[in-house]
Amino acid sequence: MTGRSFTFSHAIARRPAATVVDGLRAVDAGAPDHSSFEQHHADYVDALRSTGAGVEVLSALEAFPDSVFIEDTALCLPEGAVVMRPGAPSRLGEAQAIAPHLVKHYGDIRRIEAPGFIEGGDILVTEREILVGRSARTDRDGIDALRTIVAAWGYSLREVSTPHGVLHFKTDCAVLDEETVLATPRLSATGCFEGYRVIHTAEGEEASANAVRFNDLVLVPDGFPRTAELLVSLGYNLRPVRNTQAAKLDGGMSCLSLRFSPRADLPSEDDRT
Ligand code: CIR
Repeated sequence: MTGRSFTFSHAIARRPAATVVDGLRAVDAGAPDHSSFEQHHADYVDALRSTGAGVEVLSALEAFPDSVFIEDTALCLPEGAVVMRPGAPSRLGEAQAIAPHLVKHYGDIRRIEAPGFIEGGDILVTEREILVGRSARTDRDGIDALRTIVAAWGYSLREVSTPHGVLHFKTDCAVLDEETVLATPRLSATGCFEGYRVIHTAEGEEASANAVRFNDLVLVPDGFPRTAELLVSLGYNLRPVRNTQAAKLDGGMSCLSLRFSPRADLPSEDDRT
């Protein structure tokens, strides 16, 4: 099927906890405002739902300030789901908390085991392969463990680098269609997108790279007009979403959801019981 890297029947999001004010951040630009974050999050969920997908919103997890960034906890492919092992110690428990929510969708749920670390934000699934950026959160053992799991489902995985000082690989890129990625110039300069059509973010608008193609929409963080104009001129159906609160914690569009289409011919764990 073409478009499988951006065609989704389901998504899972998690409401921001009140403790989100204590979330991890590379540079302290002040704590996010919880109530604004909740409004932005609701807009985000509405945008996903507007494409016809079923979107489940999980309750907030107060013990985990960064748990709204649910993408980092799992990789969901049509064949099965993989529970990650986050490299940030304060986020390790978030991975355990996602597993029970995957059983109604999947019969095959795997886990990244110690000693490897890997976070979903470092994983870009394109039409032809899975790219994983090594970063401060994702190491070689984690990548090798994921490679073994996804190889059994027929995917090839390529290890690439997340630029120094960039949180996750997808902080700086997103899939736009079967052959096109949106990327910052600093990431594409590493050569990781050879063979792809690359659209660059406008200068000074690097944070717009953390977009997400979800069915017919491209969700982009609001406030990056030149990149937005370029994408519209290329024919993409843009949906700007307010993101100022998540941005204080280095979060963008992709990190706020798990997006997936489980294969209808494979029974979920719930179907079996
Ligand atoms: C963190 O540092 O883990 C969070 N404050 C932000 C995580 C963003 N996740 C993502 O882009 N996938």
